[in-house]
Amino acid sequence: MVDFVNLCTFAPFFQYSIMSLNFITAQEAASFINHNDNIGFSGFTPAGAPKVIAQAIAEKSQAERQAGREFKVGVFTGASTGDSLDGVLARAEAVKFRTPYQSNPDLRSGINKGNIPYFDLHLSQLAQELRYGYYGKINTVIIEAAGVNEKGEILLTTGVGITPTAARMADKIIVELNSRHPSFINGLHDLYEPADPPHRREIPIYKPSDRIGQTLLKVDPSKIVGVVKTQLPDEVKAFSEPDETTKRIGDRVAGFLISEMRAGRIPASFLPLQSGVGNIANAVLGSLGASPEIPAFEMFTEVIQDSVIEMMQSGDVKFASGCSLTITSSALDSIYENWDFFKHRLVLRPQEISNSPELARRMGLITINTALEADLFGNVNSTHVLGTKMMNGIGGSGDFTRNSYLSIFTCPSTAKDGKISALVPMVSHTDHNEHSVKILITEQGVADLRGKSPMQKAQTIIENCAHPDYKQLLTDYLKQTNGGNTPHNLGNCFNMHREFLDSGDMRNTKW
Ligand code: 0RQ
Repeated sequence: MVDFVNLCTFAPFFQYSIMSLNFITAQEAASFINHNDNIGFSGFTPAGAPKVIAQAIAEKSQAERQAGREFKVGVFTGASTGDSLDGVLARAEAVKFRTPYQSNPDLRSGINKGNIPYFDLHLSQLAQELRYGYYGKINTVIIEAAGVNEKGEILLTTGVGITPTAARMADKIIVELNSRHPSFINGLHDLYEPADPPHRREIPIYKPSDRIGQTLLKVDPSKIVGVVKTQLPDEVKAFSEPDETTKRIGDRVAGFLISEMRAGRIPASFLPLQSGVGNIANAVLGSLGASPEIPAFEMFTEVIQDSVIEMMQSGDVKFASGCSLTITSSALDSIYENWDFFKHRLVLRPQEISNSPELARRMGLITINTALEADLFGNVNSTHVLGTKMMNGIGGSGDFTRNSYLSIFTCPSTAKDGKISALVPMVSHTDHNEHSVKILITEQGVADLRGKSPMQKAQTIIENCAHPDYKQLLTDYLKQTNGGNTPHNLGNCFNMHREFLDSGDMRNTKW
């Protein structure tokens, strides 16, 4: 075992060694960053994202601008990050471009004002597209670590994201060594990078708990220009407790999956589950856990959230493979305090593997993601409010939906106190199309779209999923369409959206 620099006091079995590592301040780290650089950041969601160097980069950007010089950087990372990364850089107007997913209000505002170029990408694709060279060079990668040694071995923390690829491609590496995380988590990660075509072979994972890669990230030690010490926790917020609507959605998902088991379409041993992130996803998992007919299952997902940890402790989840532990500090404490229990039940992988279309299809995932709106024919918009304003991004929802065994979308039937119907004649932006979306579930009910013609889908969606306030409106829309296999009236298919923009309430729509 090589010596590790690890600042955590409850990790006695690693020797404390400073050896040849260059400990620096965040400001010194920022001095390695130049205008126009592309930076790769570790992590996936706020989990495992660096927390102090971005602030110093933002300050440098502001100082440069005051001196009359431009200073912006391109930001690659796994998904969203914390405010200490996306928020500070966006507020400092220091972002040249951003990909592949975000959820920070200030970054979102900059994107929607047209000030920050953002490209929204299937998360499984970013690492390979970086390798293919679509986005140019990565100058520096900044990696949050639980440990690092002079041989260039790095123990990652709670999120993996694109770190293995970004670290290999970058000229320089800066480590944020975070004492929040103990070195005994060595073994949590399974780091594997597939070869690129024409040399790519199958990814040899056949069940969520299979391991195929390295537990430590190995980098060229000469590229590590400095190590900055931190002790900050991941900026993960707790979800709200399920309300009546989200609870009903969760219960309907559980009820639907039970009926699929009874019909023999889901085996009695169940299939691995992927679940999106957010309040609805949290409520859905809660309902699955509470349902005695659903057996303990495995997860092959991207974000492992608090509810999964609780369900492991209660025996409802047997194993979870993900890209991050996007969990509150108290849930993380519970994992670290009970490491002997959790170490056999968790693995974190790069997003190229956690979200791999090949693996989703092979393992037969049941995927559950959230829609902003869906149309009468099963097309789903997960990203753009009223077709124009970016919310977060497609994230992994496309990776999973298109390749699942059974793809489910959930959403409340209305938004904004009933003034917006989530079911509309035509989605104002398409992320997931009718060919990939199999099941739609709102608090009103379940629309099973399998084997139905477009008109049959529309009738099922209105009947089972639409809010009562909108059933007649949607039925009337169908009556004045111009026929065809997918009947539409192209002149007024966006009348509901236009009505909301005009009067603030879709219920006033006229056809
Ligand atoms: O607005 O925040 O102002 O109250 O949208 O909606 O119902 O709270 O749902 O938090 O689960 O987010 C699709 C954005 C849903 C998310 C989305 C308004 C609503 C509210 C949020 P407020 P809810 P959630 C794993 C998989 C794509 C990526 C993905 C998402 C706000 O789930 O980003 O699935 N998914 N990744 O009022 C206008 C509508 C609306 C609407 C809701 N039709 N029109 N506003 N809202 N419907 C994660 C990763 O990939 C990392």
